[in-house]
Amino acid sequence: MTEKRLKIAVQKSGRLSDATLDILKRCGLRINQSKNKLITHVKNMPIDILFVRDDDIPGLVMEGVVDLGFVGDNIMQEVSLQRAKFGEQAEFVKLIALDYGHCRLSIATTEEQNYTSIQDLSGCRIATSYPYSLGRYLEEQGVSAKIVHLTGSVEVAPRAGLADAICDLVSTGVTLEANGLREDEVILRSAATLVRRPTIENEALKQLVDRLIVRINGVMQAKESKYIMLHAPKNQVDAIINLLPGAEKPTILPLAGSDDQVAIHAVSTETVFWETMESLKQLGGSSILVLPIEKMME
Ligand code: PRT
Ligand code: ZN
Repeated sequence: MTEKRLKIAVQKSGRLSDATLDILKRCGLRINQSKNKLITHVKNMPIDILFVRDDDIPGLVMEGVVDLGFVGDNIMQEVSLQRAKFGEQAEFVKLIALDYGHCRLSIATTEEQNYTSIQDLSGCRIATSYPYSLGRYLEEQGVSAKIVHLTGSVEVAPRAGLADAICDLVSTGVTLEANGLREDEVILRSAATLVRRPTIENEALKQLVDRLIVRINGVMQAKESKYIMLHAPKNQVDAIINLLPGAEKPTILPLAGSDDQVAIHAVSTETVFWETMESLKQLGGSSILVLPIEKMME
């Protein structure tokens, strides 16, 4: 019997593609990416990567066509609501909240409008690519408005006279500003997420998913963490350790040829700022090194 392979759906080309492939590669998957191929077989693990449009990922996961998917919470929510409305299977398991793809789904009106609350939008037309998420929000707020479904260029709808307001993704806010719009309500905060089909029966695939989860968490933790090394006077060790952000159980080593100095090695789980390094120096620290960490496993 041929070995079962884990199928992972990844956005083919878009805002999540590079970061997703980067994480997978850091997890040790050898991926030979060929842009035009729908599917790539990972060389060193029983994994196949499917490159698809992000909008297709929730359905593929919910139907069990793929085992895992990397996709934005925004798309998961929208497709879930849509499928639930049509009585289709909308189950999935969120495994990891990832550290990229951050954005918010927001309602915006033109700068000329005098917006005070969502109730102001009663009877208005709101253009969006997220009709189900917006529809649910309006319903929760008891607002009856007309939803104009557009699949692109939502931000120009008010100027084009197609709508009074929009509901779209925002990250920096530059697009809204460039179109004379003001962000009034955030209806969803979103980031990229790793999702799994409702059930995986195959024991080997289940274990592979567990291993991947440990590795992905390790990659994310490593990105935030730093390895700090410095020389310090013995009598300042406690004060110095107190200064190291998020450092647990540092290693203290004797320094060759020195009775009053030691070397301190520690993993810091937070950013190490220049200010921290300056304070370390003031306490007598020297030869201070802050190094990136490639991988971590607890
Ligand atoms: O082709 P495919 O369907 O796969 O891609 P797509 O064009 O539908 O999606 P893509 O690649 O644009 O976005 C993929 C995912 O990235 C989204 O589903 C979100 O989860 C996430 N993401 C994060 C964003 C943004 N930030 C974002 N700013 N997706 C879109 N935008 C757009 C937004 O729609 C608006 O047009 O960027 C503009 C606003 O950006 P700012 O920085 O000007 O506020
Ligand atoms: Zn899309």
